[in-house]
Amino acid sequence: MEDKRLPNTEVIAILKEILAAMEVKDVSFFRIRAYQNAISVLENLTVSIYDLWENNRLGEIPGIGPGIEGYLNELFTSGEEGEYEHIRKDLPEGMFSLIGLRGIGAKRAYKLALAFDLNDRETALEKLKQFAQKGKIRDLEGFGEKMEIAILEAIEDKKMTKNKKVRFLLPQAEEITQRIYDYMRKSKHVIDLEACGSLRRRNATIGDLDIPVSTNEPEKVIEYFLKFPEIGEVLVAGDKRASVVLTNEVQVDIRVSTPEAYGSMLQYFTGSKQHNILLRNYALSKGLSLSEYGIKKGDELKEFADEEDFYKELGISYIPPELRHGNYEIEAAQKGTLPKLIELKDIKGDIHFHTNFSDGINTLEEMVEEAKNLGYEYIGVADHSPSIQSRGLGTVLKIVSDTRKRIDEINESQDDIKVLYGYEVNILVDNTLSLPDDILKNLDYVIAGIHTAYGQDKNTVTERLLSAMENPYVKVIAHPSGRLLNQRDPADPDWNKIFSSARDNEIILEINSQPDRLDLPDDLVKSAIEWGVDLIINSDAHSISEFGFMKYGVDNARRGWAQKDDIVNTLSYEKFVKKLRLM
Ligand code: DGT
Ligand code: CA
Ligand code: CA
Repeated sequence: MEDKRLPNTEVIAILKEILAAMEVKDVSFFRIRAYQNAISVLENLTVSIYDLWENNRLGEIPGIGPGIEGYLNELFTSGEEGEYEHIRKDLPEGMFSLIGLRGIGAKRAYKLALAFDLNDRETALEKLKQFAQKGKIRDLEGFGEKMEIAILEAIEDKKMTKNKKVRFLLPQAEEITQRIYDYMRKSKHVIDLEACGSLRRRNATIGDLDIPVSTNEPEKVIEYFLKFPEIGEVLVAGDKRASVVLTNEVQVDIRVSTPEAYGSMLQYFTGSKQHNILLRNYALSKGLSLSEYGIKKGDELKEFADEEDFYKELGISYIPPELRHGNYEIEAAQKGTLPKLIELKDIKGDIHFHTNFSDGINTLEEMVEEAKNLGYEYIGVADHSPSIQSRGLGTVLKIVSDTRKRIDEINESQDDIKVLYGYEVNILVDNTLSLPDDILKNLDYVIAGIHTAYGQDKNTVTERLLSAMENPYVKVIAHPSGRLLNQRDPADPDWNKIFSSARDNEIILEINSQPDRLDLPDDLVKSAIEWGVDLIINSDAHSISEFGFMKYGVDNARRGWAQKDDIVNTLSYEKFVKKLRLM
C-alpha cells in the first residue's frame, strides 16, 4: 500500500477535526485533554511528523500516546477504515468549515450544521451567512440574537482574511524584479526602467510591481514584455501599458514613457497614492496641475526627463521615495527641513548575529571573517543564550569563560575588527530574563527580547518590556514589536512608556533587519526618534550571507526619518562602547 506523505499543517488540521468529533460525541474529558495536549506537541514540532512516523519514532515524543499514534497510522497508510473514519461518521461535513469562526466551537458548529443541513464544506459558510441574515439563527436553542450578529460578523471577517492577498517581502520582490530587468534589458528598445510603487519606497511588504519603461518604441516594448516567459495571465494589454500576473502570482504593471517624460512617470508611479494626492493639492495652490506626463500651467505641459527636476519645478526639496508616505514630508520639503537620511555606508558594525553555537549556520570565526570583508569596524556575537535549566549553572559559566577566551584570541590575533560578546536572552512571561545577573555581568552586552506569549494584553506586555529595560546588563531590546510580516501582528504595548523608559535607562531599541521582521516598524522608528531614544540597526544574521539583510534595516530606518546620528552603530568603536557603558 502506498504511504500518504502529508505536511504537518495538514496532519494537524485533520487531527483537529477528530478532536472536534470527539467533543461532539462527548468522549471522556480525560481522553479529550490527552488528545489536545498531543496536538499542541505536534504543532510545535519543527521536524516532519510524517518522517517521524515513517522511522517509527513517534513514540519517543513526550505527550504522544498510542491513541494518536493509531490515528496517524491510519492517516499515513491509505485504504484502511478504522477508528478515525468511524468517529467522524454521521457528522454533517459542513460543520468543519464553521469551527474556528469567533465563538464557534465543535458543539455549536455541529448544532448549526445539523439545523441547517450544512453537508458541504464549500458552501457551509455562505449558507450559514444567509440563514443569519434572515434571522434564523436566533431561534435555535442556545443561540439568541447577539450570537446571530456575532456569527454574521465573524463570517464577514473571515471572508476578508481569506481573500486577503499575500504581500511579498522585499527580497522576494527584488528577486522577481531582477529577472524582469534582465529580460527587458535584452531589448534594444528599452532605454531605462525602474520598479517604482511600494518597492521603490522600500515598504516592508509589496502588493504588486509597477515598472515604468523609458523608450521611443512603446508598442514594441509592450509586445516584447508580453513574451516574458513567466507570465501566467495577461490582464491588460494596451499600446502604452500592460498588466499581467506571473506564474508565481505577482502582478506586474508596465507603463511606457518617452525618455523626455520618464521623470514624471517615475514620480507618478512611485506614489504613495496619498503622497501624490497631497502633492497635487499643493501644486494646485500654485496654479499647477500634475500628471504622469508632467506639470501643466494653463495649457502648457512641461515634461521632465529627470525626477529631481519635477520636485524642483514645484519649488520644494527633492523628497526621497522612502519618505513619500503622504503625511509630513511635503510640508518639510517646502520648509527645507527634510532629514538627511542614514545610508548603508554609514553603518560601522552589527551586534546581533548567531553562530552554530545556537541556531546559526556558520562558526564565529567564519562570521568574523565575513564581517571583516564587509569593512565593519566592530561586531558582536549574540547567540541565543544557553539554558541553565538543561545545562546547569556551572556548565553555562564554563561556556561563558571559554567563549570569552575564544573572542579574546580573535581580538588579539588581528587589528581589522573588534569583536564583542553578548547574548540574546528571552524576556520570560514572569518578567524575568532567561539568564541570571551572575552570568549576564560577564558579558559585554545583553540583547533582551520577547520570544513567547505574544498575544498579551497591553499592560502585561508593557510591564514585561519595562522590567527587562530596568536590568542594568540589558543594553538593547531586540525586535521590540515582535511582528512577523504576513504571520503575526505586532504586540501592542504602551509605546510612549517604552520610549520614555528606554530614553531614561539608556536602552537602545533595535531595528531588526530580517525581511520578515523589520522591527521596530517604520512609524515607531519615527516616534522613537522624536522621544530621543537611541536606535541600532542589526542584521540578526544566522549565516554569513544574512549580514546582507542590513540594507533592509537601513531602508526601514530611512522610512522612519532616521539620520546617521539617530543610529548608534554608525559611531566609531570608541564612542560605540561608551554607548554600551563598557568604558
Ligand atoms: P502596493 O502595490 O499595494 O504595495 O502599493 P503601491 O504603492 O505600489 O500601489 P499601487 O501598485 O496600487 O500603485 C502604484 C503607484 O501608482 C501608487 O503608489 C501611486 C500611483 N497611483 C496608483 N493609483 C493612483 C491613483 O488613483 N491616484 C494617484 N494619484 N496615484 C495613483
Ligand atoms: Ca505596487
Ligand atoms: Ca500596481
